[in-house]
Amino acid sequence: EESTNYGEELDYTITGIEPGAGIMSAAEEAVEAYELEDWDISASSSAAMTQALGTAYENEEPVIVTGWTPHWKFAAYDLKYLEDPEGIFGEAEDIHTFAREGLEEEKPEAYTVLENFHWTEEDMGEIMMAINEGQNEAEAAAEWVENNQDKVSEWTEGVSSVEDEEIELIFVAWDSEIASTNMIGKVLEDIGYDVTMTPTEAPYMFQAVATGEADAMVAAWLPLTHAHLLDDYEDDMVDLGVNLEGARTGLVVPEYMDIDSIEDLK
Ligand code: PBE
Repeated sequence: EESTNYGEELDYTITGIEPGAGIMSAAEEAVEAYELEDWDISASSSAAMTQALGTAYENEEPVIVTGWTPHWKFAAYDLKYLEDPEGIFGEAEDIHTFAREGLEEEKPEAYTVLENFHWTEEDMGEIMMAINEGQNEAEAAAEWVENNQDKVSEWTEGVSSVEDEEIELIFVAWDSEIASTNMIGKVLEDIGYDVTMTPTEAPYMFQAVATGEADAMVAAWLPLTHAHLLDDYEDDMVDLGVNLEGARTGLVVPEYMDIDSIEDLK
């Protein structure tokens, strides 16, 4: 079965996100592995990527983006992952929480909450959708916390409130991590912390936790997406385990495109 190649129509460009993202390295690897020498991955930002996707979708034009799940774009549009027979983008990923060395001793309440934190793609999706529909990030997170006290209370069970304590969470402004960081930030605020949430790029997020500049992050995609960063920093930080299972990355296109596999781009 023949499929359309789309190269000329797309000017041989795959719409990427921030240069430091793991999915950008994976996309570069895919270009090599599938011998797509004509193709380039354009670096931009997650916001620019979703903008380009939305505009193309409204006009029913072709577009190829570096995409991931959980993400609101799959609820907003009919999309599909291109098959990846070489497995360059890996299988299912888990999102892990990491803390700096010493956090357990110095801020045991926060450490316990972060260690207990575990939710689902559907949970995260509720906050992402609300933000995509225009709600302020902090408000969307606060509303989810308010409506999901059963889950939140499992993370905070037995944890006492604190006073005059600060905590700094570091993250990257990917839609998924905007949702998770704001949500857990609100939970920590509710037990008394003065919470700072600092956006940065992926390599600095790992570095900040490893050097102790930041206290924690809930945004490490493993085993594949952030493997290179884990290699550099894992000896200097504490893995608090998985906070979300079944994440995924790949090349994503609208359903209406006549293409099914990355191989078809050759
Ligand atoms: N992402 C979202 C990140 C991890 C979370 C897939 C854009 C990345 O590629 O590094």
